[in-house]
Amino acid sequence: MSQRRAVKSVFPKSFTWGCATASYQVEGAARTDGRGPSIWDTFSHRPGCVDMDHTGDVADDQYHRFREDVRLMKDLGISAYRFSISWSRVMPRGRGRSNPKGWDYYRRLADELLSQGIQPWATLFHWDLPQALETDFGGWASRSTAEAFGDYAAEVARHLSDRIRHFFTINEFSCFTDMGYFQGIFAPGRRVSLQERNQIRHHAVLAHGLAVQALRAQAKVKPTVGLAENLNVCVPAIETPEHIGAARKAMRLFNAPFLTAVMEGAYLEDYLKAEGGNAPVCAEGDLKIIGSALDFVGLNIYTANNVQAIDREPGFELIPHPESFPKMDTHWLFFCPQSLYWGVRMVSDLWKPRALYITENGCASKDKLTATGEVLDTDRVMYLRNYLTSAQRAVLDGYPLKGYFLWSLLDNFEWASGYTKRFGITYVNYSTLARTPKLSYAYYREVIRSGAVL
Ligand code: GBH
Repeated sequence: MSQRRAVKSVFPKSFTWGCATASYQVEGAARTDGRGPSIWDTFSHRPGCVDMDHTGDVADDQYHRFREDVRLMKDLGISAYRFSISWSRVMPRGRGRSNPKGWDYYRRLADELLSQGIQPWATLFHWDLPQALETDFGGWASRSTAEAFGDYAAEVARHLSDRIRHFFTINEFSCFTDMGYFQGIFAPGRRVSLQERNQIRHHAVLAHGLAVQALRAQAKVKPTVGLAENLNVCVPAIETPEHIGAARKAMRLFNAPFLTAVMEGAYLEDYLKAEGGNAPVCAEGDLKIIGSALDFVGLNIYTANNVQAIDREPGFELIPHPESFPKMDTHWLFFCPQSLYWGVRMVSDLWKPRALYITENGCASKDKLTATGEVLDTDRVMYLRNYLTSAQRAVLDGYPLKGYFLWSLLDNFEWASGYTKRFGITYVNYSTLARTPKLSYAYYREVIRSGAVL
């Protein structure tokens, strides 16, 4: 029987299917056309900070090959591309002088996307802070950096809002604050005190709020503004009302410094109490800015924690992953497909946002080219099939999940892991920069085409 059965679509026609990338991970052209250095240039060039001492100097060279990449997107059938703007490409020192050639690049990219019917969705900050702000102010340790970010957002609106309508302020608060300044495993590789860590977190959410306001104030056409946050997702160990309630309570608390503050315009008492004398110092009006209303909330979800109810305070308990818990090809990526459903459901139940998007989801696999030049990443297909089924469950339940962006369109510079971890649905040969769509690319194309998980 070779007859093809029509699959019933579940995702509505209006559902946004996309792919995501970030400037330092794909662009390359690190010293081209007046781009200034970012803290990731400095960090990756410091020996021992990145696996194999890889850097983003060339990366996927998307700066020069964006037309080829837009063609890949077109063939895939996506209707949106999430990329990030390199702050130091458009403002080489982070403030003051603008770089016309930098703005031109993002105009050309947006125009190419639009000409192929693909909407550009731009992230203003995906970790590549202009080095000058780190050198002059101590980066995110200073409130001046939050203010500079607000001014940069206004510039983005002035230069690009005629063609770009969808903006994310900031990508993943904890990665550039805690991991960059406290654990020191990401740029700028510092290890500050607890009080400074909390103040840095505060500057980050403040910067987000300032950017929301600046984008709205300066845009030529009313923009759609949100953020992309890798919230700590808690899933109930067993789906009963008591465990679900425990997971919801845990999620609100675990995200207190970031998403909870943004959605509630306040820091939870429990967070402030736990931090005691190290709690962040807020200026008057800060929390109102932090809580600026958003058009949508973007969730970057890869994995989750299991939580169970307990009958003593605080009423919930996080269950560590047993050693045998299945993982994809990187130490933190526990296979937890129900994270998409519970991430969407918990955020909806807690804060009732107008719209939700999965702004990143994907996995690393040990991809190899076969003798005939294919990449048959059946493990990634398995991962995507299960996670998309979970997203579909959220849609069927009526939660306002409006779109899904797969991380990533192509293999790229995976931060401290360099090029050793591959997250793409397109394989990149780093000697020739040739792109080869993987089996997972063909799989995602069929999902988009049919509007259902296959
Ligand atoms: C996203 O972060 C990023 O937005 C994207 O740039 C990145 O390429 C993609 O995921 C894949 O990693 O080393 O044990 O301290 C995902 C969230 C949070 C996952 C920090 C890795 C480090 C865990 N990341 N986490 S650990």
